[in-house]
Amino acid sequence: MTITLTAFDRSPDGGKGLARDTRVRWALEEVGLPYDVRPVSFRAMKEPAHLAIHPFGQIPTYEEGDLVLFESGSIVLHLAERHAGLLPDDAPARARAISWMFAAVNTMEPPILDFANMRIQERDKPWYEARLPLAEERVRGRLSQLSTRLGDADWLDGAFSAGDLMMVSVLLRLRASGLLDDAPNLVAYVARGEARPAYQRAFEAQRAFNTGQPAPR
Ligand code: GTB
Repeated sequence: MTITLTAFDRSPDGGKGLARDTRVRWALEEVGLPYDVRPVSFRAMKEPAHLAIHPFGQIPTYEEGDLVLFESGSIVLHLAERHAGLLPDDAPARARAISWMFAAVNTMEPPILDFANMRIQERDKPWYEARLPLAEERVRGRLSQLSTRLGDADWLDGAFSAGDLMMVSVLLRLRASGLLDDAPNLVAYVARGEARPAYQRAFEAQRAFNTGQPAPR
């Protein structure tokens, strides 16, 4: 059955892979499923046809026959539960991997987004200089906790899982800020994620999509 994702027709990041279709592309590559991508403009995202499949008028969405999903985490979980490669078979290990998926989107991503969005959208606000250090401190606190838990392991809980896929995707948003650099084990963790062939294929596909330039040979 054909799988169709929606993505920005041109991502504002110009192909850096930071929009949330990249994590879904990565999951699809990990489990070896082909997919199509339907580009959506900012305007079309807020029109009835798209709102019918995404109540908040965002990307990504996922269509597979009659099934329509939104929320990148739920899409990755859907794929991980149905295809080998992203969740362990052992039930407790599987539950722990799913906990890490939630930790990525529910504990790590909110302060990271707050910090990243502030730097883009609030520089001219009177509160910017006072609030930025607070937002930064919240991110640093979470990074420190995550770094302590990861220690010198390759992945968060045994073998690579959808928990790592989501966590690396969330951490990538911080690269430009330099905040990751305080935790060399997290820098190495993100690099391990990016080095996976499935990530490379996903990244390259979104880059070509967003720049209109085919992959270099
Ligand atoms: N919780 C949802 C999910 O995980 O799927 C969040 C979806 C979401 O935020 N989608 C964004 C969107 O559609 C695109 S990814 N925004 C349009 C809107 O809300 O009107 C967020 C994003 C956008 C741009 C960059 N960038 O340029 O660096 C990075 C991330």
